[in-house]
Amino acid sequence: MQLQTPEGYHPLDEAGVKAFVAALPSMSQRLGGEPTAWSVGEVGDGNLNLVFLVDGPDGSCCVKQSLPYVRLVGPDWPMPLERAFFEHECMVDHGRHVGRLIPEVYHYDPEMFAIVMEKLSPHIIMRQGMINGVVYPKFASDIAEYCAQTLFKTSTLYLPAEEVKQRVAVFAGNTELCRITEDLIFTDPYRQNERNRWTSPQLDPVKAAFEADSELKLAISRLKLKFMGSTEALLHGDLHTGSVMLTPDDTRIIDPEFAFYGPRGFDLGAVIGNLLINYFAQDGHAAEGRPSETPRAEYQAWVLETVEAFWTGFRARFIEFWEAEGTGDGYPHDLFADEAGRSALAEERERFMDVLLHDALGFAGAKMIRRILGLAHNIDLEWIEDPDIRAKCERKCLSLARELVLETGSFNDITAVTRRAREVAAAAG
Ligand code: SR1
Ligand code: MG
Repeated sequence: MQLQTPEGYHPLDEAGVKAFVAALPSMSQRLGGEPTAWSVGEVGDGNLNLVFLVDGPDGSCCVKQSLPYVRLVGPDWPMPLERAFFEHECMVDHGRHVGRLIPEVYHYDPEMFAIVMEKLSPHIIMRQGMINGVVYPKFASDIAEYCAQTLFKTSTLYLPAEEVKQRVAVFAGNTELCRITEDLIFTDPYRQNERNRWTSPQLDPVKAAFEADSELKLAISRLKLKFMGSTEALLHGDLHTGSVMLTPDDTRIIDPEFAFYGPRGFDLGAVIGNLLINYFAQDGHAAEGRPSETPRAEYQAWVLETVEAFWTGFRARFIEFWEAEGTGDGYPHDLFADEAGRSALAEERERFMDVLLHDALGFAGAKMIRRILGLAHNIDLEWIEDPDIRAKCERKCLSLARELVLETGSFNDITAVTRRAREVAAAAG
């Protein structure tokens, strides 16, 4: 299929990347030497874009460019190039608050729809590390900090309403990427669609049961409505463990091309859901004898501790920001200035966080289901080669996910979730 692209745009190849970077004086200087001495490799392993790493004698950079279609599927699924614009905008907005928790942005090219940014090294994609049983002691507090900063400081709890509305309007243009989420997470897994895939025939009965489950479809539709209708904060929009590059000492959040103003619980749920997917996948890796730095049971315990530490850390930090910097139009400061007001607001904050946890858990369940019954799967489960073993892990993951979506209100705190995860993992099946 021939796709129309704007004048000035062409997809880069390795030679093209050299010419593109060489034309940027600040980048040439950063890399050093002559372009002939630079090495370039395409390393994109995501579903959408081209990603090049460029190394010179003095330095390096990463070039991420939009393709006019979904890379995972090919030119039959066209996709606006503007996702690079939204990713760059989000990195700038979030970057004001999170500093080195994201890569440094060096340059944005609006004609080539390309972002030039810091090459992260020796960082790896978190999912790969987790499959190999690598512990990341800083991850929970870093991702809690990232979420608290971004989900508080882009919202009307911190900013004037006018400023937030102006940013909502900008990100409202990221419609096609939101459409991917609306279809792939909240709709397709619950109906027949040629894009879906699952471990078949092992999971055929589960897939059929999900399609027939009206209660579940109502619950997922409520979540979808929240996703489409809330403008609480500027979300990353795709905050899974493939959007984290890290070492045990340094965490970076990458790839916010799905950024939009939406419900905070969606980002929080992505973190929790993807950690839980890995938790259930560990039994499969152990069964296949994949080497691990720590025994798998110990690793699973760390994964669940991380779920708990993430939520607890996020909750504490978000409340801290709200108490110290609640300067926005939400809950106007002077309405609660006296003793009675302060104490009422303190109680309100606790209730607010309880509701947010429930939102996050619903979205976590939705994220877990889509990675097993929808189009785009996670290597956590996909790399379990034996389909019987994989299906066993997936069934357990789906079982908890369904509870999170359908019985969200029964999980009163994060330890109720991790306790239930342990029970589900220990059950026969
Ligand atoms: C067609 S894109 C499929 C998925 O990849 C991205 O990482 C998002 O999660 C999206 O839903
Ligand atoms: Mg991505």
